[in-house]
Amino acid sequence: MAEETIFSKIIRREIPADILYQDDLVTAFRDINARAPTHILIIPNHLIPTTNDVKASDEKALGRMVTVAAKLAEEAGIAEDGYRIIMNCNKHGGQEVFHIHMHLLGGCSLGPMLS
Ligand code: DGP
Repeated sequence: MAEETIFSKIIRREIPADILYQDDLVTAFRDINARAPTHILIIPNHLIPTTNDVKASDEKALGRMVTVAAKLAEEAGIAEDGYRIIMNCNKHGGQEVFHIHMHLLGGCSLGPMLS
């Protein structure tokens, strides 16, 4: 059984976070350590530690994460200029919180992906 992270507490609203969206499948909130003018995390409400652990039964939640990212990008006014979506996995991917999350970054030019 995977261990809960701080993100489960955010989902349950047990600790404060700037939650922008929540439904039965996903929650979206501002990253505490913003690395772009818009930096939002979109996460499934159920715990999946890494993208290695994603199952076919998770596809609905993962699809919802993308549609919510697009909706929040539109609301943030960054859809037309564009943005970046990132999911980090394990050590080499730089993952720090082991509850999968999509970073939605935008509001400035982010440059080439691996610069
Ligand atoms: P990653 O390196 O992909 O695991 O990114 C984890 C992100 O989670 C990192 O950008 C900072 C953010 N984060 C960690 N703890 C908290 C928290 O308690 N609240 C919020 N809003 N963001 C957090």
